[in-house]
Amino acid sequence: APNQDPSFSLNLYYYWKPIVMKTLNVGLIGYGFMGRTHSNGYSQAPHFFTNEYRPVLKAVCARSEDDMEAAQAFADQWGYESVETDWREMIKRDDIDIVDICTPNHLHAEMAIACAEAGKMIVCEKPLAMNSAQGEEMCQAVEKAGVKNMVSYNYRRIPAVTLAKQLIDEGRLGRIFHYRANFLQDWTINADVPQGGAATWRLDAKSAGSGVTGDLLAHCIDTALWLNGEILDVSAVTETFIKERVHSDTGKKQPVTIDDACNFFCHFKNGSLGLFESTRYARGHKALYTFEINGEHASIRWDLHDLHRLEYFDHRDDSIVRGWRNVHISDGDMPYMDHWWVPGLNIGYEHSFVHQVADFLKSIETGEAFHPSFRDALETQKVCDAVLESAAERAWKNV
Ligand code: NAI
Ligand code: 4PW
Repeated sequence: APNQDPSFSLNLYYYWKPIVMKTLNVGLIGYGFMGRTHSNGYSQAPHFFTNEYRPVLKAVCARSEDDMEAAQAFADQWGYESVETDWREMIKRDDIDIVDICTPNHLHAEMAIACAEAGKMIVCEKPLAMNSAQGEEMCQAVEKAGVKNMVSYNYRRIPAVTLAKQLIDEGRLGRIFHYRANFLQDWTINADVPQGGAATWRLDAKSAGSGVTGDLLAHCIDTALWLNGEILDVSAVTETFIKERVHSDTGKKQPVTIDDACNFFCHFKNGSLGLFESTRYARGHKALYTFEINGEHASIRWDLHDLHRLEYFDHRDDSIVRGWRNVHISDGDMPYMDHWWVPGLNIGYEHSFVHQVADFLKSIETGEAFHPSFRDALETQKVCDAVLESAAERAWKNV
């Protein structure tokens, strides 16, 4: 019988807690770049965030039987308990609670709709879908099924970006006049880079839907909608610099139909003007995602390459030391940072996925909606569609 020693009962609690703690079994489809960042998120979140639920790496799904060995190696490396060879079978399992879709864009809709119909909670990578029509079907499926859902626009959960949201919501910038963002990469300048296939599906419209618009500007648009509100209309230009590439499936040159680069203007509902640019032909930039917001009282700017800093300019500072302030996010009481190390020590890109898991688990615990949901992400999809239509028709397009 338990003795009267309070430390005994406390130890008992801490001994049994991990065992009796509620668990949520995760089934992962797609074990590439995002399969790794998401698996890391599930593995790390319980160590740094207190949640009622603990994610269990239950199953990872191979593309097919012939992909089994590679999927098993991934499962062994990350500690997934089982490997499936058909995602349709995996989502039928009673011991799978959350399905995490980390596959190329063209598979998101079919997989998410099937998961919703199977009553599973769904984590889906961005972009939500190939287009907003598909996205609407996905929203209706999860809303009909009443299942928790989210889209992995992880940059919202980089602490500096979360701080930007806090500052804007506190009114520190005042009325917003300008929002400008870019996402620059350089990896497709070489004409020998093929389209299609496991490594370069992003260059094949059949797998990706679009080029930089749905892949990179989607991030910029999601962040902008979250920080600066609704976009009313857009005027865009796109370009495909290399018109033909060998397709991995055929070994033959085929026309390239995705946008290599895209620039667009927009009007936000709050009266501000937007300027967005993305390309994969910017020599010197591997993943330069930046935004700058100019308000009546202050401006802020952020750069993924220096992700732990938020730059702030306060127009109301009339002292001789006025100027751009470099807010180091690991100082003071910054979003998420109290879960990590000590002031002055940084975290990185991968932590945005840990924060995403922790917040998703919290939303399951509290019943509150998680943002961005499928419905939130559909707004980004609508802007992407309008951008591509505007470029094709060389005309302003309402979202
Ligand atoms: P990847 O090419 O690294 O991995 C794709 C995975 O999907 C591979 O494991 C492949 O075997 C698997 N797959 C392909 N077809 C499949 C099928 N029919 N059934 C089951 N598995 C299949 O791709 P990556 O870079 O991880 O991108 C995946 C998704 O994540 C995309 O939607 C992309 O837009 C998004 N993404 C998001 C990022 C972010 O920062 N939030 C960063 C990179 C990608
Ligand atoms: O989602 C994007 C990916 O498709 C990412 O945020 C960056 O660009 C890094 O990988 C690609």
